[in-house]
Amino acid sequence: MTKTSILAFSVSLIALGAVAEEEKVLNIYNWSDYIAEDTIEKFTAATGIEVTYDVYDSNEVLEAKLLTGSTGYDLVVPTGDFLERQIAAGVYMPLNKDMLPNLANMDEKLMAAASSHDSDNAHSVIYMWGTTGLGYNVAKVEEVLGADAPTDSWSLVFDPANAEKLKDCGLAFMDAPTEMFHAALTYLGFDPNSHEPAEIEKATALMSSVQPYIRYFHSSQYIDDLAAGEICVIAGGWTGDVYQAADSAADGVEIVYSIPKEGALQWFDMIAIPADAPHPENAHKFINFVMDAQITADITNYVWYANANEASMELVDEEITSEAGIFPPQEVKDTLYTATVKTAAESRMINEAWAKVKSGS
Ligand code: SPD
Repeated sequence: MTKTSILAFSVSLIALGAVAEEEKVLNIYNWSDYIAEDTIEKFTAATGIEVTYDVYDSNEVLEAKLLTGSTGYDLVVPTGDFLERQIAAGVYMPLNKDMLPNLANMDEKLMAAASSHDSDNAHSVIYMWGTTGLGYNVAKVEEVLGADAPTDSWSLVFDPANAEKLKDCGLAFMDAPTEMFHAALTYLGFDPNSHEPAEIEKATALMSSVQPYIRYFHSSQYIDDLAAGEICVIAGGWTGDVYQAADSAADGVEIVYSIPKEGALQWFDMIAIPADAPHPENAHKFINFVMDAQITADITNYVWYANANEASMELVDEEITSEAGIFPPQEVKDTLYTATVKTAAESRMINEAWAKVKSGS
């Protein structure tokens, strides 16, 4: 069967409620550090479904697997702009909303915003959302750059004079090409979603100019390293991951998340079911389960990411709801941008430029 006919077949069976009971198994592929300690255990206790849970830390890695197909995964969590082009490639099955009564808990405005990636939210539900900014160790950055270090600006990491000084305490960059280009383009005053070759070239040159001062490129190792004082700055850090580092840092070590004043990316991570998922019914059960107000609040309280579940908000700890880095005030929201979908050729150009930045060539 082709991918499209498998999709049509599974969807019509689910819609008719005609699926013979699935084996009690569910295969989830989610971002690392993105679920509460007891979410899976509670789901299994409630449903009898055993879960295999794998993790990744890159949209690019997830996409490569999805486009190859037959991943065996029942649920994945791509970010909105990646989801959008994966939908166009036929990667996901439409959701059967009759199986998702907890959709009523979701924040209508946020779901409407996410529908720019997935019309009518037909294939996906917001899992968590956040921004891409800077994470830093307050004392160490002050030690090398002084009390007026530009911690509210991308110049902290893109101005070579600053990057050079941060080299010894440890400057790390995310290994997330699309987002790092958004940040560099923003710093240069270009449209963050530009794919003009001349502008991409300038952003490449900018990041290459600080490459000698970067300790590593990695998108999840920084949580432990910031907490342990092994690095002092992460460029392109994700909201909750920096807060997790702050939460687990030793006494007296202050880690702060900052949304640069020039602007930063706001993103939605979307939970969706691959068209060839072996257990689509169980996948629907899990999506409905995580949309329970208490379950979603437990996840936010553990991972420090904002969710889009309105009913859960009264159950989210005040130390989280009161954090401007997680729930930015309107004047900061006004500086955020979202990612537009890239064509395959545009992505290739960015990935090639990123390879140059990383290799220092
Ligand atoms: N540790 C969880 C990280 C989730 C990050 N989502 C990616 C957003 C990309 N824009």
